[in-house]
Amino acid sequence: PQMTAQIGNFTFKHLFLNASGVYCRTKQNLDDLLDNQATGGIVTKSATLRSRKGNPNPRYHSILNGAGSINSMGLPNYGLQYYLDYLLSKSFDKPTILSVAGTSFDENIELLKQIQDSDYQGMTELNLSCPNVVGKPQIAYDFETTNKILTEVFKFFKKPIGVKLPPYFDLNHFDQIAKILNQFPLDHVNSINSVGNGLWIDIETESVVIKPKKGFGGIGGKMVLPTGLANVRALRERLKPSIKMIGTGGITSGKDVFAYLLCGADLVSVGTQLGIESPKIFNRLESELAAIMVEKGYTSVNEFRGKLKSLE
Ligand code: RRO
Repeated sequence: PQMTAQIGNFTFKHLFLNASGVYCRTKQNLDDLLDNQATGGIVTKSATLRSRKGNPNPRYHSILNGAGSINSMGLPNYGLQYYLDYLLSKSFDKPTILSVAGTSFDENIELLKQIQDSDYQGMTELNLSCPNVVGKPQIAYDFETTNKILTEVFKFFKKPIGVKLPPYFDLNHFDQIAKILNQFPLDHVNSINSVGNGLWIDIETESVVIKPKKGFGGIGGKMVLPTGLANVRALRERLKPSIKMIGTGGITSGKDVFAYLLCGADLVSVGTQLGIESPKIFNRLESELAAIMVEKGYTSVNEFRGKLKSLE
């Protein structure tokens, strides 16, 4: 069956991306993702202007035998130039998404100015939802600041760009963020980032499991699937059609991918489970999705994308 997607001028021959942060901090990671047949495209680790070591270890922990993860990485990355160098070093046969996450208003603007002034012609994603930089709130929970940043960005940024959002939990918040995003020529919205500031506890040691922020960190993995589905569904119902959606959060099977597509996702990205299985996971997810489609008699994802049914 046909399992492809289109975002602006970019054609994705496969539906699967890595979630930013997972398997994408080094050039070698990114090459390994690209070497895999069912990879639809690659997303780089969110970059800051300068390289960062991130938070102290331990800063990542698997929860309940892989059913979830908690992280407080703290934006470890090699700096914008490293990722730009990589993306400009060769030609890619799959679309690329350059993720950036400034730790201040001005840094976000400067990151995007440098991308605008570079020769990079791929997609960009502004991460408005990092939960783990000490003392910095998740920007997209502050609607006024989000509106201000995007207003400033689109004064000069003319390349394809989308945003990565945190999960929302109130229908009024979906209305508010969608109203803001719809004012701008964004090419995509990627939902969700990790569920911020969760806590996991080791009963034997009576202690938290990660060091930064007294153990508080972003939750990912299977346990956030319902939240991810809800965010994609709620935003798809509210965003203008020209804004495509990348569904992220809790995918471990072809069924989960099918569910995101029903909610209206154009593409999906995989974080926690990619960390567990390596890029080969995309081949498994693609064959599981294909089997579901064949079983149901679908020949293209376009036949059911966004067509989630309500009861009555
Ligand atoms: O690096 C991180 O701690 C991190 C980031 Br920037 C993010 O956007 N989401 C996340 O779960 N961790």
